[in-house]
Amino acid sequence: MNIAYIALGANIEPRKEYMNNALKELAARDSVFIQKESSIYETAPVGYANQAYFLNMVIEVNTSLSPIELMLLCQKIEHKMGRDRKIRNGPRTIDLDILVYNQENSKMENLILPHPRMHERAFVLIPLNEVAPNLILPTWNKRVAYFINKLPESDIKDVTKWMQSESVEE
Ligand code: PH2
Ligand code: MG
Ligand code: MG
Repeated sequence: MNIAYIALGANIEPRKEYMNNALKELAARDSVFIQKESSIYETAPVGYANQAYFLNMVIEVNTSLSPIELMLLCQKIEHKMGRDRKIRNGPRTIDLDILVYNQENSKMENLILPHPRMHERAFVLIPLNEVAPNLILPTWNKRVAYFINKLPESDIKDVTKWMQSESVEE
């Protein structure tokens, strides 16, 4: 079995429902077993600022799928959930990104592993550290905490645990 880490992100309502549905879609496959789920975090948008706050989380899965097969499955789920790619880094119902797959380093045309921007994103590193504090990130050969410690304080403040009871979800 292979171990992969997948980041989930959603910033179009109902955000929580899109996250839940994506988890259900993954869990429904015989080829994917969700082993761990981080808390859900609410995070300020990074990159393209003029959009709603995201919900983000990270899961650990065991999978018999190859990296490309896992990516195609993620894309299929995104598509099923109405993902629209008009604006790069823009609003999305669900985004499923493979962060790490075993200790693979690969630079295929449409899949780079580990995810090339994961080490500078608080909305990825903080939930990842919750499920895999001892994971050594391939390519950089450093633990997740090493990158968290390098983040500016303002990035860390933009990632807060999401309390469902405080939010009104449609
Ligand atoms: N995803 C992006 C770009 N910016 N910002 C936050 N807070 N969360 C995301 O998941 C996110 C983002 C591109 O995929
Ligand atoms: Mg993404
Ligand atoms: Mg993506």
